[in-house]
Amino acid sequence: HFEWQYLDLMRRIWAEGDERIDRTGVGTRAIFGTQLRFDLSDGRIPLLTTKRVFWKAAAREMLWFLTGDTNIRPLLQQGVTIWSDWPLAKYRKATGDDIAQGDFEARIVADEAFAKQWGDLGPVYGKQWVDWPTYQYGPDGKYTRGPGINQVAQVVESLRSNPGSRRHIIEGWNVAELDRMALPPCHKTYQFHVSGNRLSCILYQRSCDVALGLPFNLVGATILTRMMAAQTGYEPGELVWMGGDTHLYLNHAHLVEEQLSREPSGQPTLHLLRQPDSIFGYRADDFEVRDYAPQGVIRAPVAV
Ligand code: DHF
Ligand code: TMP
Repeated sequence: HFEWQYLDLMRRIWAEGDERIDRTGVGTRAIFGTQLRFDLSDGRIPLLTTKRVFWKAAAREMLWFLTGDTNIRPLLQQGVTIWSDWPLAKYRKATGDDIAQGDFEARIVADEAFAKQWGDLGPVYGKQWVDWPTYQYGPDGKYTRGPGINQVAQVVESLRSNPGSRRHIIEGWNVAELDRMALPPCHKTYQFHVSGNRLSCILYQRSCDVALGLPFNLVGATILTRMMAAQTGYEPGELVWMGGDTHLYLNHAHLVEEQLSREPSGQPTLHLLRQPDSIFGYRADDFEVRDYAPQGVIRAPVAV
């Protein structure tokens, strides 16, 4: 079963990981340099069955990246709260107002000006993916802003016109803008590869919260690969996931213990119900997961 890879990784980190203090102060056990591989053929999706994963939220997050938006408002309008903690922490710190998360989220949805001021994450994934800033140099060496680069559109184009290229890359790590991002990109590099009629993807993730982030990131990468394949005429190949600092937070012990006591079952499949004209034309209800009968949710706090 595809999921043993994930469970083995979790077991190995918990048993052998290097215990260290991390940025959040929670503490982690970590292994540096890890890999998982998943077959995406025939609709297969590495959607965990040993706990319920809200795959639709991961789909909405991926579609939100493709819009280029970096404000959490459109996510909250769809009930996706996975990005709320970071703007909330910033708001509380700046104002001293100890507002409840739900009230903060409701205000972002109700109040556009408030959302504009407090809901933006800075130039994170969406901005870099579809509007990477450029500079135009004049003869005097001075520069002005050039037109932004849409990396996603460029990769669609290069997959169509030059499938053998080794440069099908979408990069989130814009060094010059990291300090303006609420969180520098974790899933920072996607590379695509065509072999025969199959499209494969490598996701390189510099930092990975194996319990909370990774299950979402695997769904997101699968959905991106499926949209790419559908738009360029290939069949889905393999998803290769590569992790840098691959960790478990010390306050996730109950989750690790519970999840490692469970056994995977079944093979969920992902279906694209509609073929839009462009990779930017997908909606959340274009995606359907079948044969997903997971075990129960396991709640755990996210480290901010
Ligand atoms: N920080 C940390 N420490 N870990 C992360 O995974 C993480 N992920 C981010 C931003 N910063 C992060 C963006 N993605 C959840 C899942 C993904 C995600 C952020 C949060 C999360 O809390 N998942 C819970 C609840 C899901 C829900 O209710 O929708 C889970 O049980 O999967
Ligand atoms: P860091 O910036 O100090 O590495 O912290 C980011 C944390 O968020 C780290 O635990 C990894 C986790 N993370 C994921 O695992 N997946 C994601 O998609 C995001 C945004 C974050």
